[in-house]
Amino acid sequence: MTIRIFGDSISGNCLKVKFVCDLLRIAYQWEEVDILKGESRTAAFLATNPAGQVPVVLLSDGRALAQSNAIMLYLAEGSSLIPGDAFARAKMVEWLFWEQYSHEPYIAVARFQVMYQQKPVTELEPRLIERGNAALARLQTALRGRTFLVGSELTLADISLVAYTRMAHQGGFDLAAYEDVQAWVRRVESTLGLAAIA
Ligand SMILES: N[C@@H](CCC(=O)N[C@@H](CS)C(=O)NCC(=O)O)C(=O)O
Repeated sequence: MTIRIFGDSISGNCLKVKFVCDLLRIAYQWEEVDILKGESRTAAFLATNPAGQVPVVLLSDGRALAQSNAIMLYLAEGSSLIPGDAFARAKMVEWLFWEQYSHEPYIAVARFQVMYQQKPVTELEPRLIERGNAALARLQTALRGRTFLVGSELTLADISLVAYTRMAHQGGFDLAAYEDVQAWVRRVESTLGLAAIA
């Protein structure tokens, strides 16, 4: 039996997991959970993930694992997406924590409010825009002269961070102001076989 990924296709956090499976050719069954309809809060769903969030994966032995970056770490174990060198691996994990605390809460939330709650960009909380741009600026500095975030190959750090960075314009952020980030997004998308989001 293959793993089941419970995810909403509109969510970058869920797509991260899909990208890893597709790249590593891990067989999975995608179970669409419409968060806008409250499907992540039903009793049945809460039995799988009491946190009421997607993504969550159900392994063939019945164990469930939530949190996008934890799921990616589990699925990519032993692959080139996780550096063998201890320091490089820790650097990758450093980016994963940063993504969840300093990038996703601003970029993804701004996008959600604009795309799915129809909030005009001009009415977004200024803090979302300021912190989102600060995150993009940090990425820009980190990526100057580099191909990927850690070492010279694609790692989970790139997959985690590209998930919402490639959607940032949908939340009112202008990636043209961050040239190296824009080029990196295209590079990671191409490595993952993804088309750019209009
Ligand atoms: N830190 C979690 C965040 C998960 C999360 O916020 N999921 C959202 C979709 S992106 C969700 O399930 N929202 C529905 C809800 O909270 O009811 C992760 O990386 O997986």
